[in-house]
Amino acid sequence: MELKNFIGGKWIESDTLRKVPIINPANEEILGEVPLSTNSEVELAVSAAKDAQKRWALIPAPKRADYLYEIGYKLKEKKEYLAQVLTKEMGKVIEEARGEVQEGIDMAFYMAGEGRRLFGETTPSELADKFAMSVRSPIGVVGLITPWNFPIAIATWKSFPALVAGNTFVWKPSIETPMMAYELGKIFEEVGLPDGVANIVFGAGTDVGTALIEHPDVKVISFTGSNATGSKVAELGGKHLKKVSLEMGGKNAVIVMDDADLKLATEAIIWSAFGTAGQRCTACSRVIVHKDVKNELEEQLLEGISKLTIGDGLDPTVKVGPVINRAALEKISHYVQIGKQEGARLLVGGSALSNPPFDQGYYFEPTIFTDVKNEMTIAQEEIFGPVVSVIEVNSLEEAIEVNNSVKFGLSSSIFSQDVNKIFKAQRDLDTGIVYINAGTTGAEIHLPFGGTKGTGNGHRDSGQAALDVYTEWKSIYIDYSGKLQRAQIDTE
Ligand code: UN1
Repeated sequence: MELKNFIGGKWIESDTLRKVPIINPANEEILGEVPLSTNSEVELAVSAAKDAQKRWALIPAPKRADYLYEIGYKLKEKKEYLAQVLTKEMGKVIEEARGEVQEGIDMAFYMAGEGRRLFGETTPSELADKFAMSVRSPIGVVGLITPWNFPIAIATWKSFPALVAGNTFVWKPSIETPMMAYELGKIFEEVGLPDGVANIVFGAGTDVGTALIEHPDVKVISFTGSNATGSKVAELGGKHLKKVSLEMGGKNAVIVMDDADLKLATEAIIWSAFGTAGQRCTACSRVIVHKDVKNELEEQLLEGISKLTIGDGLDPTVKVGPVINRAALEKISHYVQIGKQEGARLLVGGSALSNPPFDQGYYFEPTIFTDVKNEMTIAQEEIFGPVVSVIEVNSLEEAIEVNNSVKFGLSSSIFSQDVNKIFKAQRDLDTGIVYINAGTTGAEIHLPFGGTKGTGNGHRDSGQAALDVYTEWKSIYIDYSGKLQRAQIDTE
């Protein structure tokens, strides 16, 4: 399978000579090839999007939303097929792949409903016989840059609110998961989305991404990815005065207090830390545990981890699939080495798997470090793999302080039965998402998704909040007095 760009409603072969293989991380099978497109292809896509946007914005929002309903039905119809492709291309286990497609379906129907809301505001004017209101206006062409770990869900979090609000887009999906973008593109085509409304250009960040950010006709950039790339996107976007929405990493913690339901906490930690092989922005990579229950929690975690089957995610009994590529495997191994060198104690795991049946594919054992000190590298940096650090604390206050001491602020969680502790924690945990008696993953699409500090720049994906990224407020004053009235000037 050789992928083509989707520009102006047509699949167009890239002119580039540079192509990269698409590799199944479970067995290193080559699934196809993806082009690293050229700047002129970005130019073509932006111009198609710009041209289409004028007409798209004039279609009433409830009618634009009808396309999203159709997309939702198609996603539903193809759910199993898409989940299979997703598992093959990205590696997450099939159950989670189905869950991710479901996120896309939910987002389609949720944002389609927005077509009949898109609420504005009416506000009393300070002058007599004058009416004031504010409406959400589309911004124009938006550029979407999405990651490989949720290739369908995150694309829908960004593209659906953009569309319903009257924008068109050029999307650069991750080079690791282009087949999911192709599948979504096919659905756009099948539902008859007008030409140029949705455009896909395959490529790597440094060429296609830069061209997109620098293009004067791209007014908004919405990016999800690493902190390092995000800050480059922000810098370049800032230089060109773009509205930039960033959603970057996490160093999410589960706090386990001395009165916690340890069985439940254990299940939640295992799911949040090792689901998707730890490759979620929301993954749990720290356990902050009260000293009185540390030993017992660790015993239960060890027991839980022993039940996890590792392997190809297409096998329904497998709970932990491969990581995305060899570079990820090396990065995770590197962090484990640093953890050991800095004096953390390896409780379980710690190695990449290379003996048959794992000699093909990129597998890393679920790993837990204990006796981790907060200042250690593994307690501070995002590893993006199945590695968790257990940090001991003496009180709720200390737990919150440790939680908040990292540069990220996406998700956090606390296990306690004490309502006072819970209410204090939800107020003081400095993250965009807080879970009570649940793990750090599993955000629902109708709530704002994003985080504080190094996780983002104040914007949110999902929920109503996403509309703020893709609309501009327009304030409209209607003076029906028939005479010149001057605001702020005393005419008495
Ligand atoms: C991500 O990892 O970037 O909350 C997205 C969750 C999922 C989405 C994660 N619904 O874990």
